[in-house]
Amino acid sequence: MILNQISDALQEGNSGEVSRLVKSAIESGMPAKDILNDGLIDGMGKIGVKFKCNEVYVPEVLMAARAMKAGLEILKPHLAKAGIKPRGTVILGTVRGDLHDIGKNLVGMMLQGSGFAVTDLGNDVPPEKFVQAAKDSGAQIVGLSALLTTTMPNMKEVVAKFVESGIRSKVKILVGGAPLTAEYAREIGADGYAPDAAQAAELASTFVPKVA
Ligand code: B1M
Repeated sequence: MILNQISDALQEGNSGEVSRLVKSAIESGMPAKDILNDGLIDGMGKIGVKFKCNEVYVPEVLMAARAMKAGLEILKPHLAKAGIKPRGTVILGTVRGDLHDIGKNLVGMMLQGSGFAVTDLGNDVPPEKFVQAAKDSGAQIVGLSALLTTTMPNMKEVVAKFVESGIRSKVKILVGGAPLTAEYAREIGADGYAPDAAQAAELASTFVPKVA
């Protein structure tokens, strides 16, 4: 069936084939929501599981993400026409003082693959910028990345800024990065910790219900 073919082509990172199959599914009258959920998101979810089990590595995930993007480009106008909104919005960034962004970018791709709209603030992001972006967008989730033991404490500052601004209860704060632990996440008052990109997307999905 074409949705399985889309999922398989995405897992193979075959952007051309994903584009062709998505076009063909649309032409056959298949609902855009089904193509999104049971084709593209299904494929990205499966890549996430393989990544978690070390069956595939960063390059394969990047290729899959590129294929996802190619499929979404074609699907987007049809999703908009059908009134389908993203599952939720995530504000994502690497905290102040930290320039590492490869892992954070992967997290962003997996989140998009799970149906989230992602506003990526980049790296070296000051705490107030996270708060402002969350206020402006009404985001449900804020994702923080840190790769240095010296920048980990800056995550705590972000949490404090959200408390200070009065919107802490409106967002779930998700943290990750190689030196972090679940215990540290709890200590700084974050809502969740994920050790890798796939688990970040899984956790975010538990925070916000499925694509309507
Ligand atoms: Co830097 N660096 N680096 N570095 N660098 C590390 C992190 C380091 C471990 C290397 C080492 O010493 N062995 C070390 C940190 C030591 C420590 O504090 N524990 C280190 C250091 C010391 C430094 C500098 C201080 C070096 C110097 O200048 N003396 C300097 C700091 C600059 C700064 O940030 N202010 C520096 C600079 C750099 C480069 C700029 C050269 C470059 C970054 C380029 C870039 O990102 N655009 C770089 C790189 C590439 C690395 C290593 C080699 C690779 C990091 C990486 O991209 N991994 C790294 C050593 C290593 O990890 N082997 C190292 C691949 C990526 C897919 O994994 O980022 O862990 P990762 O992301 C994972 C998970 O952590 C998780 O999911 C991702 C995917 O599964 N995750 C999240 C990440 N964010 C998440 C957020 C979530 C959830 C999960 O929720 C929101």
